[in-house]
This record gives sequence, structure tokens and C-alpha cells, in this order.
Amino acid sequence: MKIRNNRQKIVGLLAGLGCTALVQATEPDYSRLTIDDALTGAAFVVSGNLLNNPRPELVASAFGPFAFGPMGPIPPAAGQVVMYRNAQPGNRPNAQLDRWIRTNIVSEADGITFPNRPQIENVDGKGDPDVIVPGGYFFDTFLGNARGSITWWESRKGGKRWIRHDVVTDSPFSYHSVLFEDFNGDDINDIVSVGENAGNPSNPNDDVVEVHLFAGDGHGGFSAAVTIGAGGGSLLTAYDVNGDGLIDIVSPQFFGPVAGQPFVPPFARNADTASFVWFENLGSGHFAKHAIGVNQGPGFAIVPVQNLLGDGVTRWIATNHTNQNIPFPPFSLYPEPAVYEFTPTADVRALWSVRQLSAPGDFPVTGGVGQAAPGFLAAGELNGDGLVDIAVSGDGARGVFWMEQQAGGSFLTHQLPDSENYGQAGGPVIQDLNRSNTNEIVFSSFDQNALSIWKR
Ligand SMILES: [Ca+2]
Ligand SMILES: [Ca+2]
Ligand SMILES: [Ca+2]
Ligand SMILES: [Ca+2]
Repeated sequence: MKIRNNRQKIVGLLAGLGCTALVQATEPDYSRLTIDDALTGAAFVVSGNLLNNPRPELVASAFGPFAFGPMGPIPPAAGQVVMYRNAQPGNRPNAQLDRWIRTNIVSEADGITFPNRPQIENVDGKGDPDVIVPGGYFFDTFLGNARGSITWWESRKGGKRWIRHDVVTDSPFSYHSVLFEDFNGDDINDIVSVGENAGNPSNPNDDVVEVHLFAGDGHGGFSAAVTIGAGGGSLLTAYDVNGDGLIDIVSPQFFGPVAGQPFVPPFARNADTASFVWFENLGSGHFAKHAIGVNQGPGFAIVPVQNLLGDGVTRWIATNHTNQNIPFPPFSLYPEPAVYEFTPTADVRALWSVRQLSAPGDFPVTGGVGQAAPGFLAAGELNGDGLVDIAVSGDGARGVFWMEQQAGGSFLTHQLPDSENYGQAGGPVIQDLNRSNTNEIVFSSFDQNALSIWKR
């Protein structure tokens, strides 16, 4: 507090001298605005332009309320997907951010178990953008269930009505994200997702993880899944990694052989035991898997950032998902929770160069097995100095964080204010939601059943 007071005094002096740019750069004054405090089991949040209006909407998914039985938590049978529209019409600068109008895209009555990361796409190629909803719970088959799904929800009447279309339901696989691109070379967009069936939570050897392609017909219909690869993980990115005009698939790996990574000598680690991989699109629905990094433990997220360091190079920011509290292998042998940067090398099929961006101890996990850090992340300008920064969910490290890029390309991790216990957070969205010329940061929190915006 003392340091903060001194800093404020200096900030005040500098402001008096007209050094506002420097002031903004060193002390972005974020405050938290919670726009929904009753989003039970809040999971993922994305942004996009769903309606015929100039401002972006937010779309959040939520799992619903958990019950607790003798075997532990009981996952709810149905969750919801909610759209939030800014209540202030028009597109004047500095719009308000605290009032949003809710519309349910998916309601509990629709029976979607664990709606995961929504994807906004014009699936049928007409009218307004639609929403694809991958669903399912990793360990559901162990409970005797097959409730994985991919559905898409057709926007009607300017987003007032949402018509359900099923791609797959009652699947033993859970789906956490989808990609909507042409993956089989017929110029018609398909859905690709990784199906994960993690079996018995205490058995790391029974995991089934496959890349599934649902071929599109261009009118909103999709064929049954064809398996196009083994492994991969929950949260995918579509990107032409090798620049040959064919869209590739970039993925972290969490379930499957990567769990045993510490027991494989480093020289023997391959794409199956890798923390992060990409599936090279060879055309006609064939893919080849390549390792990106093999030493980071179970992977959680990997996303591209154009010009991250200001040198014109697209680099990738990534998180693993580990827990320094667990004293036994394999958990105790994983690298500490960290944010990494990967840069493709001249041979993009060889391992990419890696740098750890976070410092030791930046993401201390609360809890034991089943809890890990960090979570998902995104890049954007967050403090007004022109250098690209990063926002990252602590997940099992119960807060949300921003990593300030400093001169020289190093990063300094800060916790966002008022985010104590804002755990297991989805997002972030980094976007200027209100034409204020500054980016907002949006996270949802499972622990707090909340959807919140950090603004400055
Ligand atoms: Ca296709
Ligand atoms: Ca490619
Ligand atoms: Ca910055
Ligand atoms: Ca703004």
C-alpha cells in the first residue's frame, strides 16, 4: 500500500508535468465491473459481432450448478449459452459498459451437458452469424454417460430466436472447441474438433483422444465424424503454419501420452508426448502431426500473436497446466505453471524455439490433484505504451493476470485488481468494447459464477 501511495504521488506529479503517456504506461488503472453475478458454472467467454449493430456482443457458456455426492462433484446435465448485448444503442465513443441485455442462445431445457467454448461463424452462409457449441465433460464416460455433443444455433430475427441443429449428440467424446474452415479440400467449410474421452480420472492410460472432421455440405449439414489424427487437445487454433494455402490445426495436448512426458528421455519425446503440436494439412483430408514443444508438461493453450515483439514476426503464446503442490509423479516432475513463447524455426516441422515469459512463482496453484495453472490467454495492448501485452487466466491460481511487455521483450506479471478468488476463469477477451480507444479485458469465473470486465 505504501509503495502504491508513493507511486500515486509520482503519477500525480508526472500528470502535472503533462507526461500522461508515461503515466498510463506504468500504471494502467483497471477496475472490475461485473456484468453478471449469477452465471452459474461460468465456463467460456468469446466476443463477436452477432447482431446487425456496430458494437460487439459477448457470448458466454456456463455449466450450471454442481451437486455433491459420495463420489465427489456431480456434473450438471445441462448448461446454457448466453449472449450479452450492450444496452446503449448506436456507436458513440465511450459507451457505458455496465448494462448488457441477456438473450439465451442455449437454455437448460435444451439439455446440452457442459457447453464449452462457443464459436461464432456463419454456418449456413445466410443471414446473421450463428453459434457453434461444442459440449461434453472429460470424465463423463466414467460416470456411465455419453453426453458429448456439437450443435450449431442458427440466428433468426436478428438474434432474437436461435434454431438448434445437431452435428453430433450422445457421444462418449467431449468436445471443447471447434474450427470452421475447409479441411478436406472441397472449398466447403467443415467442422474440426478434438474428441476427448478421459476415462477413469485416476488412470492416465485409458484416455482416448482423436481429431474429428465433420465434413460440411455448405448448407449447415455435416457428415458423421471421420478421425483424421490421434491426440491433440481441447482448445484448437486454425492457422496456415507452413504458408502453403492449406489451413493447419494447432493444438495443446493435455490428456493422453503427454501425461507420461517426464518418463520419456528428452531425445525420445515425439509428437505424441509433446506439450504442443500442429497437424499439417496435406490436402484431401490427410494430416501429419508435428511436435512444437516437448518439455512443457501437459499443455493448455497455444495461440498466434502477430508482431508480438514489434519485429513483424508472428509468435505463439502458450500455457502449460501444472500444479507445484503435488508431491508425487508424474505431477511433481512437470515444469512449474508457466506462460511460454514459441517461434517457428526455418524448418517449421522441427521443434520451435521456446522462451518462458513468466517468472517462477507467478501462478501459485491452490489445491491438489485436479487443480492446475495457468489457463487460457490472449494478447493485446493493455497499458497504452504501444507494446503488446498478454492477459491470462490463473485458473487453479485463483486470480486473473496481465503480463506487461517491457522494453527488450521481457514480460512482467501483474494480478488484475479485485480478482482474488476469481478462479477457474474463462476468456480472456481483449477488445475495445465501447470505442473508448482502450481495450477492455473480459473473463468469466467458474469459482464466482461471474462475468466481469476489467476497464480503464
Ligand atoms: Ca470441406
Ligand atoms: Ca498449411
Ligand atoms: Ca503494452
Ligand atoms: Ca474500451
